[in-house]
Amino acid sequence: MPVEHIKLVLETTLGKSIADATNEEIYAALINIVQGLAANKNKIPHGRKLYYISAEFLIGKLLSNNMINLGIFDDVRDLLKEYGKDITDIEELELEPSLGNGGLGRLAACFLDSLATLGLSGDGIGLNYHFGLFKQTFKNNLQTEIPDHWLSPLGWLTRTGEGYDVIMAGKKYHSTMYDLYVTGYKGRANKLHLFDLDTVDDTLIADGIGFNKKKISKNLTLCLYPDDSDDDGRKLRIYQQYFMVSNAAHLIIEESLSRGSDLHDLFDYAVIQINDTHPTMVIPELIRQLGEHGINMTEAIDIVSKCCAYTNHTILAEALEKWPLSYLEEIVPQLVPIIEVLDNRIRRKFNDEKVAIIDSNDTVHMARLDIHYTYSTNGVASLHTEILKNSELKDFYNLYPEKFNNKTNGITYRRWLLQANPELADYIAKKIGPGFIRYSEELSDFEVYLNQEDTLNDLLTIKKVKKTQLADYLLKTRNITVDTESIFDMQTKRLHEYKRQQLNLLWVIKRYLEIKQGLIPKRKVTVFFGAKAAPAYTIAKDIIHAIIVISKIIDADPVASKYLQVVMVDNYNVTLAEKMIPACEFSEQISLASKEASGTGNMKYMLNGAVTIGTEDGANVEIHNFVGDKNIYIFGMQSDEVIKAYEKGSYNSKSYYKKDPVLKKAVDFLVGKEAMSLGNKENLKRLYDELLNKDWFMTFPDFSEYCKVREKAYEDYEDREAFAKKCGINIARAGFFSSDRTIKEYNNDIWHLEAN
Ligand code: 26Q
Repeated sequence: MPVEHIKLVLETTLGKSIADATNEEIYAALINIVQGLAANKNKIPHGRKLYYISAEFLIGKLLSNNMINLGIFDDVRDLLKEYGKDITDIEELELEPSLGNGGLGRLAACFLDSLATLGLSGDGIGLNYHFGLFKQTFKNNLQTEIPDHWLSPLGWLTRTGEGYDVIMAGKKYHSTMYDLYVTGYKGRANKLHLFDLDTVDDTLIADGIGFNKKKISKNLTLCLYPDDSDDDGRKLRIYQQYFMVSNAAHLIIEESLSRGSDLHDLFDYAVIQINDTHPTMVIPELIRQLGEHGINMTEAIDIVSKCCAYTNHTILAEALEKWPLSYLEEIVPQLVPIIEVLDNRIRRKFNDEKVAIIDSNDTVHMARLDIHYTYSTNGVASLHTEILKNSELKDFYNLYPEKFNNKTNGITYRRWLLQANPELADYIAKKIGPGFIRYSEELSDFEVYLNQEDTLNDLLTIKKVKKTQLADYLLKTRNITVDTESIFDMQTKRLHEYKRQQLNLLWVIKRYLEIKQGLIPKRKVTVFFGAKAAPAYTIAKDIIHAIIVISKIIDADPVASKYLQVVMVDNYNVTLAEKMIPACEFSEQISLASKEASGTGNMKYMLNGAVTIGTEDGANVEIHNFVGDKNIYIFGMQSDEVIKAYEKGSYNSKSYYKKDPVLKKAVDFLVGKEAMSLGNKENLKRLYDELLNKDWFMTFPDFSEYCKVREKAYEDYEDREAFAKKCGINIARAGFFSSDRTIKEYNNDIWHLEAN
């Protein structure tokens, strides 16, 4: 769209000149314009359409992203500037949608972007959480959760007239569907459908993030992953999941019928991707609804199994969902006879308790239901898929080797390079042209430029610009001062013991103690953490507490603070990630090998020229293969060793503690005088005990090698040109990790959609 036209449309929408409009008015007008442009690109699919059902869509702010994808961002920015308006001020008016919690939700968002970019017809289906995930603040050095009321009348969601009746526990609920457009880069537009109930009452959340869990008509879509430490919480999750998938099934059937399906051929019209086990009930529900359309059970099972595919995102046993049959009998009795039929067939066919859907305790195993009754089960990184096949889901792989496949995750370049790091994106485009934005494999053309000193200096300059921008932002929004001459080392991801933020912290303590002993490092390091802990995850919150306490101890020390700083940012989310990741120099990806299914933050950091310090876990393994030993810092146990150690049950953390005096000192510091006088005894002691007596995720065995490798990384950093080259190689070899590549693979192997 030519810029004069944008101006005309903007002023017509505003009803006044840009100069006279408030930022709010401009924001509203821009939403309007984007929606108009997107509507024109929302074409009826040719052939099959994908429905990506997910409990989370961590989409981030939409204004800039949509304008970039529609090709109007630069013009709008420049136009507004002419009238004294700053696009970043307008961006700040937008609240980040609180519809997700971590990797799985962000992956869903990247996938929607890539689908639309590739011209593939694929809509997302989820829930319209009013508060979504909590907002994190720190009080008394502890995480506190406050409600995140992100929904505002001025936003992207459109209330549609559509909705369906959903029966739960014998009661009829009528849903309302909200839609928003998903734009692709120079591509088509798809939709994200979010279901809600009109009766949901925001005032139920009054004090903190707790609420009455029994009043389903008032609380159904208040929160993402409501606290499940009691039965009511667990049941609420079943209500949410069923509500999501029942609406999905209605929508899929309705749309397919309207496009000419007679439902016997549903698989020619619809393919359903089940994002982890949360939407699993779509299988029996779709069977049930097909029954209502006159299709018999045997055929319905066959149709549904040909429509559905399942993605596994985790190998942690505790995250594999299991529901007591009695809960399902209470809430979704209409599904129980169907699930029993599904189970009986498996029992008859295989006569093996280990693969039964309903086990002998009357517990329903959702992942098993998925694997038996979908045509594809995929893992999200090569190592992850191998572990699924060879250990975690071995019994199932033996039954259905042909169903198992790998789809290594990816990230969208539009948000994680163009939007987050326009300086770097423009620079690359000047060298190799803009093709890489759409054809990520072209990024490799950048590598030849790394032999020129100028390029290396330019990369360092860009990094410094991004570090300075982050420093300014942290000062402005959080009153945190950081030194941009220091090394920026970051670990940002959900807080979980397996991700091992505690290992990073033990290194910090080690360095602090060294400085106190007079071992002065060459350069200051700023260690950034960004992480929310699940509200009921005690040890995770203890780790946050310890990080904050250590950070304050260092800040208060006049000598140590010259060489070391720990910044625990509050409320890490997509918006903050976009500001932090481009400023990072070392990316910490230090999960215990075998535990991180893939990781996607690792890819975002790589693409922005950070060098990884990591274990051979998840997609780190693939990153390592692409960049080679020289451009990554790898340490730690191998996944097969870890798996064996768990099998043997031989791991004993105390023996490492006793053997390694450096480790011992760092661990002891957690409960030493300094920490205890600033922090809470209870939290610190619990963390200390946990590490000493259990350390389930084996931080101790990896500690000394981790320290060695990390210190080597910092030493290598001092050769600035050599470091810049490592950054450049990471960028140039990130092409594989575009979600466009991932989506192409899903499409070729699983979905078979036709682009239009
Ligand atoms: C399960 C049972 C009960 C309550 C909650 C849950 C639950 C909730 C959220 C289980 C899993 C999740 C989220 C998982 C997740 O985000 N997994 C991440 O997915 C990414 C995308 O594939 C991977 O890159 C990460 O490695 C993986 O951790």
